[in-house]
Amino acid sequence: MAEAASGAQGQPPGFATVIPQPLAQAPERGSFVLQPSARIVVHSTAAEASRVAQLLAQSLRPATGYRLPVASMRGAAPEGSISLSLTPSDRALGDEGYRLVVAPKGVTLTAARPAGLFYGGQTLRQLLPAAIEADVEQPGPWRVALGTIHDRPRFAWRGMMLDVARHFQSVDEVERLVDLMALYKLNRLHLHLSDDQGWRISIRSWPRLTTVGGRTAVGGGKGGYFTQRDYSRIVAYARARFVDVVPEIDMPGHMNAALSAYAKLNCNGVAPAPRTDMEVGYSSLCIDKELTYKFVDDVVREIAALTPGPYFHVGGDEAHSTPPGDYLAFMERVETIVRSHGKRMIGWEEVARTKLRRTSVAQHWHDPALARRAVEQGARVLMSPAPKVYLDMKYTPASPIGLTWAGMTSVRDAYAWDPATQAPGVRERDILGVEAPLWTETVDSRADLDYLVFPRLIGQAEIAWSPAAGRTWQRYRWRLANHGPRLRALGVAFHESPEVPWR
Ligand code: TNX
Repeated sequence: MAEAASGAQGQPPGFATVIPQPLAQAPERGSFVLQPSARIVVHSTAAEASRVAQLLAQSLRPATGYRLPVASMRGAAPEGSISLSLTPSDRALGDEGYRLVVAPKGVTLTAARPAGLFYGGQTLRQLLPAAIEADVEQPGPWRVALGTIHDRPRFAWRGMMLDVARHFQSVDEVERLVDLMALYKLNRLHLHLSDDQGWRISIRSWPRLTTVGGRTAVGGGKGGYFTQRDYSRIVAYARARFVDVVPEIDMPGHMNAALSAYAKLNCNGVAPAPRTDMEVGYSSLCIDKELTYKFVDDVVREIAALTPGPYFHVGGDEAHSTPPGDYLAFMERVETIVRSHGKRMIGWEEVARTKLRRTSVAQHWHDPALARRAVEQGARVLMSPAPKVYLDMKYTPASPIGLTWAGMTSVRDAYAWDPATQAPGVRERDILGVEAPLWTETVDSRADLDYLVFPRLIGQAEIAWSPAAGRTWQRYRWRLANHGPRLRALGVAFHESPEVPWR
C-alpha cells in the first residue's frame, strides 16, 4: 500500500490499544506466535461461521504470506490454530459480543452469533502488529499478546453516513470505507442518495432521476450514480461484514435534482435549473399533487426491494420551503408508504414534529427539543449531534477543507462526549445508537475523505461500542496513537492531528 509497513518484530500491541475498548480484559504475560502452518478451525456447521473464518483468513494472508487454510472440525483444534466456535445458548455474549482467549497453544474465539465471531476477528487483527494490514508479505514473527477479552457493544446502531449526493463516490470507494468501518466494529452505513445537487441511485420507473438528475455535483463536478446492481453489490459486500446499508432519499426538501429532471413533479409544471452550489432549504416536492405520492411510493418500493435491512431513511431535514402544515401532512403519508414496503422509517430530527409511530426513529443533529419530542412519542433516537460527530466540520481554522457552521471539531472534541447526556429527557434506553455523518460539499477526492473521516470516526466507534465509564481522552489519545502505523499500512491518509502522539 501507500507506505511499506515496517515489519512485525518486537512486542505485539497490548490489549489496551484495541479500539473500541473492550468491555473486559485480562492480559497475561507472554505471547502466542502465529506459525506458517497455522489453520483457522471452525467448530460449527453454520455457513456464516465459515464465511467469517474465510474473511479472517483473507485479512491475515497477504502480510503473513501464510496459507491459513480454513477447516471445519469437531474435535480439538491442532496446536497453533485460531479456532472459532458458535455457542448460541451463551446469552451473556449477546448478538454481537464475543470472547477471545489467546493462549500459548492457540487462539480461541467464541460467540453466540456470527457477528460476534466477526468482531472477535477484528480484535485479533488489532492485536497483531500493524504490519498485518499491509497487502504484501512482511517479515514476522506474528505475535499476539496472551490473555482473555470479553466484549459486547453498548449500542446496537454504530453508524457512519456518507453523502454520495454532493460528491459521488464509486462502489470501490464505498467498499473500502466499509472495510475500515468494520475494523472498528461499526455496523450501519447510511447512504445519503439524493440531494439538490444530484440523484445517485437509478429508479427504473423514473429513469431521468439519474440520467438527468445524476449528472451534477457540488462545484460543477461530473456527478455519477449507482445502478441498482451497483447498489446491490454494496449491500452484499457490507452485509458480509455485518454492516447494514440504510438508504436515504431526502424529502420533501433537498429535492432539486429530481425536480429538475421531471417538470411534472413541480407545482407549476416547470423544471428548475440544476444546481451545483451549497445552498439548502429552497426546494420542495409539491405536497398537494397526487403524483408526488406515486413518485415517493415508486422510489421507496424499488429501493426497499434491494435493501435487506429494516430501515428506510426519508430525510425530512431543512424543509424550509415546505409550509409547516404541508410538512406534517406529507410526512404522515410517507411514514405509511415506508411501512407498506416493510420498512421502519427513520428521519432527521425534524420528523419528530409529526405524529411518529413507536417503531420510527428520529436522528438528532441540532435541536435537543426535537429529540425529546421523538422520545415523548415513544420513538427512539439516533444520536448525531453536529458539533461532536459531523465529520465534515473542520478540525481547526487551518483545516484546508470542511465547513464550520457547527464549530470546529478537534479529535478531542469528537471523542470527549457521551450520547446519554446530550439531550435532556433522552436517556440511555431511548438511544438506538450513534452515527457520524460525512456531508461531502467540500470532499472532492479520496484524500479529502480520509482527512475528514480519520481519525475522528474511530473515536465515534468507541463511543458507540464501549461503556462510558473508563473512557478518558488522556488514555484514548495514547491508544489512538498506536493506530497510526496501522492506518498507514492500510493506505489511509488520516489527519495527523498534533493532539495525538502518533507513532
Ligand atoms: C446540514 S444536518 C444538512 C446537510 C448539509 C450539512 C453540512 C442535516 C440534516 N442537513 O444538508 O450537508 O448541514 O454540514
